[in-house]
Amino acid sequence: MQASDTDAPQWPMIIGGKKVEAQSGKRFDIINPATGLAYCSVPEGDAADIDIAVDAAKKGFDIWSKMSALQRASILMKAADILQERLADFVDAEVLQTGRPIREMRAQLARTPEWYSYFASVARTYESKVHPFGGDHVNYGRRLALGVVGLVTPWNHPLLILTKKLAPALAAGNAVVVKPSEVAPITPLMLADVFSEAGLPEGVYNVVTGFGAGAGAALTAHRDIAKIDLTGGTETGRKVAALAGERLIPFSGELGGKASVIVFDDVSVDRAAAATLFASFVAAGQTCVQGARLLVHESIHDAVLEKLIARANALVVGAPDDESTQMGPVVSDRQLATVEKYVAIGKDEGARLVAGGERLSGEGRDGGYFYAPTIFADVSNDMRIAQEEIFGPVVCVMKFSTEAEAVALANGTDFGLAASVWSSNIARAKRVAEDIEAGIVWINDHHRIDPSSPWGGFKDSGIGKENGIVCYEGYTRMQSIVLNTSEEPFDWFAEDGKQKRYS
Ligand code: TXE
Repeated sequence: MQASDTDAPQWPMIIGGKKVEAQSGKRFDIINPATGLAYCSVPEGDAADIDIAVDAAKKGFDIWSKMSALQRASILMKAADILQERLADFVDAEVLQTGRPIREMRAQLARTPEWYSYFASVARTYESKVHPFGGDHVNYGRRLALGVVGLVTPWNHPLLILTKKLAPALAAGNAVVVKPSEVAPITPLMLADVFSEAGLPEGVYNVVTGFGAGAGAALTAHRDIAKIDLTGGTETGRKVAALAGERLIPFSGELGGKASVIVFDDVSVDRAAAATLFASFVAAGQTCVQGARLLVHESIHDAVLEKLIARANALVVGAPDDESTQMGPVVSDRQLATVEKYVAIGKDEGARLVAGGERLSGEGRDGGYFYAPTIFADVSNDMRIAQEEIFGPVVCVMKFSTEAEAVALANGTDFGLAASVWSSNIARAKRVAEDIEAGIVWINDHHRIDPSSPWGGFKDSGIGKENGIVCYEGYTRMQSIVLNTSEEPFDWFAEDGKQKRYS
């Protein structure tokens, strides 16, 4: 079925506060992952639309960046309230476009308004520094908005990931052009009404729907973009960062991951299994911080594995809008093919498939991209399934005997986004956490987030941070003002015998 040929909803995109079609008139379908059927369509924007959107954003920036922090903060606070009132609509749209269970999306989206209120508060309370320049000089730093920033976002948490970039960008006074994922662009489009009702000036929030190679590449190469912030795969990150490098503009990238869940022998089997289940299978494993690798102490390995298998096999995998569903489909046929490919690779590499490893159909799952929660045991760290990002409901189990071995295994990947350490020995847990080369390490927890808590990877997992003051600052440039308060005449070339300094 072609949604664009039916009376299914045809979403416009948002440029300069207006709901518009692509210049080319082209549209493409959005697929419901639970059925494999198209249910709506969006415009297929390309370079021509990006040019118009950037021009609109420049006009929006002129107004928005001149408003006081108080004015900007009060509009963001209003947006937070309006979003809060409409959460149920956003939850339904996320469930439809991502296939993630309604209980998951309710829990996740309930927190999104906090980002707008948090960054509104940051804008209101941010204090510039006076630097210890010395003498008669007063030196202070001004944080200025960058201009028009390009936000390129993925499909796994469409609203949350956009919000993590958008709230600080707007709070700091920037205008944005968003290129949401071609797989799940609906909630970024819905957000436009929230901002318009909150009083955001036209042109500050623009959304151009389209593909990575079209609208995405045009946005990231545009000469008037002042920063690019991307969440996506590592290869996309490299391409986009290279473009930013050519133009000497800041780039922030939250890219792939292969997080380890490290379980020591003082953790109960039940707790270890519950921790891994959540870390590995929430969002059907499609999160950048997925616990894709379970590293478990050899003394409890067999018991934890047995429990994990039983619990994984008992997960209710089904229609995402059903309240009882615990895991939905993966997002697309492409993602499903990737999972199937890696499961075949794991078997070929000699890992032991102990749960799942197959597509699921029947009971309302026909046509959807459902895959069983999958566990590989006897995995060694050099296997591709242990090293490469699968981004699906697959976990690789490995055992360790010493603390040093656990750290070496956890650090033995090219990625460095996240990890979790589980132990009731807090001194050990802290020691291990601090030895892990990852941007985020949880102790006795996994996948916790807060708008104030810096989030971003080391190594091939990216560069830059989301959340917190550090992220707000990343959406600004600093101007250093050096004020000489002295009336004393200064004449460097006067041959008057006085001791002089110029630095
Ligand atoms: O990501 P892409 P895809 C990883 C995960 C997944 C893989 C591929 O391993 O299996 O990436 O997923 C836009 N210039 N993650 O294909 O292509 C694209 O249109 C400018 C991890 O969905 O990286 C989309 O809006 N933009 C991840 C965004 O980039 C380009 C989340 C991400 O898409 C572009 C998603 C280009 N040349 C996938 N090419 C995480 N960190 O959570 C693509 N895009």
